[in-house]
Amino acid sequence: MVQRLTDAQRAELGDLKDWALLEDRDALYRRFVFKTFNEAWGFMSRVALLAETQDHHPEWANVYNRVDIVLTTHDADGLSKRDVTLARAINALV
Ligand code: H2B
Repeated sequence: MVQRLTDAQRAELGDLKDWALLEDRDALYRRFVFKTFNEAWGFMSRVALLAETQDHHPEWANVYNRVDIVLTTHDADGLSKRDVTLARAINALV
């Protein structure tokens, strides 16, 4: 079983200020806006490869140039280190 983040670990997420904590579930959320659908899809392709490498997958939606990503750990029923690792890796792409 994957462990949920402790309060101390949550206090160390200052570098993820571009991500919001959802109010209705234990999850991180960030919207990415690109110039075109092509750019958005290219970004999604890179995130998909990251997700496979990490065996950790986003919940996401794409509308034209916009990609909404929610990160949470289903195996933990909330946020875990895996979400933090993936969020940091996604940030490094943009
Ligand atoms: N992604 C996310 N977001 N949460 C999980 O709990 C999860 C996952 N579990 N990707 C992984 C796959 C698990 O199902 C496999 C078997 O490792």
